[in-house]
Amino acid sequence: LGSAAAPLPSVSKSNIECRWSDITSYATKKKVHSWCQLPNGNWELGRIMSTSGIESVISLPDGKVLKVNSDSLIPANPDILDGVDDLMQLSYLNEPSVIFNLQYRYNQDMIYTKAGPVLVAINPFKEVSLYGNDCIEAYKNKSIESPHVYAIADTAIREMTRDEVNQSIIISGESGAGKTETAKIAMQYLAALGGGSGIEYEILKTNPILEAFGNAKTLRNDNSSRFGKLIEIHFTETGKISGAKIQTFLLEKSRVVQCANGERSYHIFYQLCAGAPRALREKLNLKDVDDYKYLKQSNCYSITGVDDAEQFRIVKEALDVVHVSKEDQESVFAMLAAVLWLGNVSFTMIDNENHVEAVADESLINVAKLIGCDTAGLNLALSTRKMRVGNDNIVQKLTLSQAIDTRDALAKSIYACLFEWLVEQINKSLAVGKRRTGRSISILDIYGFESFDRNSFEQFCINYANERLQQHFNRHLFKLEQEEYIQDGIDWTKVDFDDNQDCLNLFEKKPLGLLSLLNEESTFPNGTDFTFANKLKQHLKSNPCFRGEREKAFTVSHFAGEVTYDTTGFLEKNRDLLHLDSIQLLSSCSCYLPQTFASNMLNQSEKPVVGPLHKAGGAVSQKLSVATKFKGQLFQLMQRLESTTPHFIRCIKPNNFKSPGAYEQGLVLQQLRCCGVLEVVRISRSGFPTRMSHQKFSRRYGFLLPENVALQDPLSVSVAILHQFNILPEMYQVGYTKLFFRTGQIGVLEDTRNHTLHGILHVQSCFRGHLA
Ligand code: AOV
Ligand code: MG
Repeated sequence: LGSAAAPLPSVSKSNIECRWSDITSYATKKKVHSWCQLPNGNWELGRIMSTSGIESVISLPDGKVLKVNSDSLIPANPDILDGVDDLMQLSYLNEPSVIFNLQYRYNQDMIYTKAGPVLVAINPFKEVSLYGNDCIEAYKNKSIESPHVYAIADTAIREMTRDEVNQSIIISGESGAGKTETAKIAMQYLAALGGGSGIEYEILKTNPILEAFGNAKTLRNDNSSRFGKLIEIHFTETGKISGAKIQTFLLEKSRVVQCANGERSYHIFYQLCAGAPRALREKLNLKDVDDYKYLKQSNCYSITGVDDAEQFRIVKEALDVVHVSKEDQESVFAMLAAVLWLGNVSFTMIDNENHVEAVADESLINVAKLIGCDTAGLNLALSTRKMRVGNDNIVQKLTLSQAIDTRDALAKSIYACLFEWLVEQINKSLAVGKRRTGRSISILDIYGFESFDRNSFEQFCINYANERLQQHFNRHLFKLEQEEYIQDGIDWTKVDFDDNQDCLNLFEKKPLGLLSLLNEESTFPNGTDFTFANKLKQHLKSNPCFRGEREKAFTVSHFAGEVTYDTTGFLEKNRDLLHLDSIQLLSSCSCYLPQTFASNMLNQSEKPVVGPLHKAGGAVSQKLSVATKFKGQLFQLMQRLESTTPHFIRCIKPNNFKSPGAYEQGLVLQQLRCCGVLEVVRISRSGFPTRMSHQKFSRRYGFLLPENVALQDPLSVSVAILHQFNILPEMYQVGYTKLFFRTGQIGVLEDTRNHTLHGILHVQSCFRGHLA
């Protein structure tokens, strides 16, 4: 179908640009296709047989004939446009046409489609033969042009070199839509093109490590990322990879001690239990997965099609590649085993005031051995709390629930510290050397939007992050785009889009936003999830994005749908306290990792505060609340992304069963709608997506003109070029500082330029050949 320019539609605010009634008479004459919606909500392509008044008779492919309201019919595109690789080429840009175009391609394993500047990727849930060296080579040589992650990565490399601007590839989509896989595919391409020094191999090997430690099976995705990740890959001036840096965001650490039925904790626990060689098993006193309470609680130990033991081997090999020494690896595994054994530590009542101490069984002994402390010290740290009352130091005994919380907090901290430590080791190994040039391509892969039956603090943070990311997307593809037209003084009719600023305000507004209220309640000694929920209802009830629910719940209208959050555990997770007793225990350990963790924790927190700070009492390490820290990280991230040229990839989940082939129209449509893909296409199509300053344009193409013309001012030269090459007036606009082009126009000029340059080179080489 080539790149034939589609007829230009009028800019319209509705999803449907042209109702059937506008063209009914034409339609009946030609018996053209039309979309009609079946009672089940699906769209079906029918042929209009006759129209009388407001009713039309439609024949469906299965032979059925339907009488419908003419106004409900939506025009379909001519067959010749079936499966176009850019939605911009559709003559009728309505929802059924878009869903069908994507489905048409999906059925043929063409999972990638352009939506103007955005790449849409539909999860195939099976292996498709679109990857590997031959494919990479084809995109590198430009012998394939169909949409692909490789093509996006290629553009990023080219624009980085050409414009000397850092680039970013921003991948979004719901949980399980394919973001992490897509990120890996992009990395593959960058590694192949920028490889040579060997560092690219290390970069690729960070994936199995981070997935083992930071991904887990959830109800939505067997390999769900439970952390956000930005990897910044640096290039030398000659386009070779010189190093990389990984930044991670808020790991879901509650999963270590608590996880829902049918889900799993982090992969690495199962991998270790399944794959540790005998010597390691004995050294760590490892048991089977179902011997550990932390792993047992969710009733799910394996993932279909995944061999945990084999994965363990892959992870170890990857750790070798990123230069984590065998000794350190063993320490890492010891920490994992310690976490597992911690979960088995139980408590026994020692008086009739509910006070407890830990049972001195194999679990307690193993934990002590693995982290390098004595069992008595460990027992004290888990069952008592040192406090200062006035001038006296007293030791308070803990109740059962306090002791369990203390134990779980310790397990979570050890795991989170381990994760951070690993990322640090990886970064040391990938460190950008002295050859640093400052040009980079960043790939962003965060956890996708989540909505479960029960949503907690983790979903609250994850969905907030997605809300921020959506705004970045909107800003670039809608706001900035249109502002640029207006600033440069070209004719433009504004296109509306769903702005999510209201929802972001609901989160971020001070002092009456979700985050502020959460933080405030978290600092009150008597604050509970219940008082928190009530405050939200009291202060936010008039906010259109907010709705109070029964008991302790509330609902937020996110860009991707409504989510009801249960506030149980919000305050505690936001405070994320680790008592000083636990930190002191870790720093007293003889093993190197616990010591490192303790000193990192003390460095991160402000001065430890002593005293009955919150209900549980005792000395705690005071630090920023989780929500505050996360918000800060997200702001920083957005700032960093703002200084790059973004390339957007939208992953779409075609069904909720992880099943290949199944394409649910409604589900796809909902995802396309909420992220504004259709509007993006509409803007791009009616807009002028390619732009170049007068200077740059005249420099790049001026040599194609006769010499006397090429010497004039940039604007005149630019206009002369446009005339010389017969670029039609409706295909461009001349702004105050830039030229704006419709899609495909610059391609024509580039071809001419390349041919001319090639011709010159060819002549030169012939000439040389002739001389020789
Ligand atoms: P996510 O990153 O978007 O979810 P993943 O990238 O983990 O989703 O994809 C989920 C699963 O879909 C993978 O484990 C694969 O089985 C399959 N899949 C995705 N993309 C492809 C592809 N291109 N080819 C083959 N299979 C694919 V989350 O991390 O949950 O938001 O937090
Ligand atoms: Mg992921």
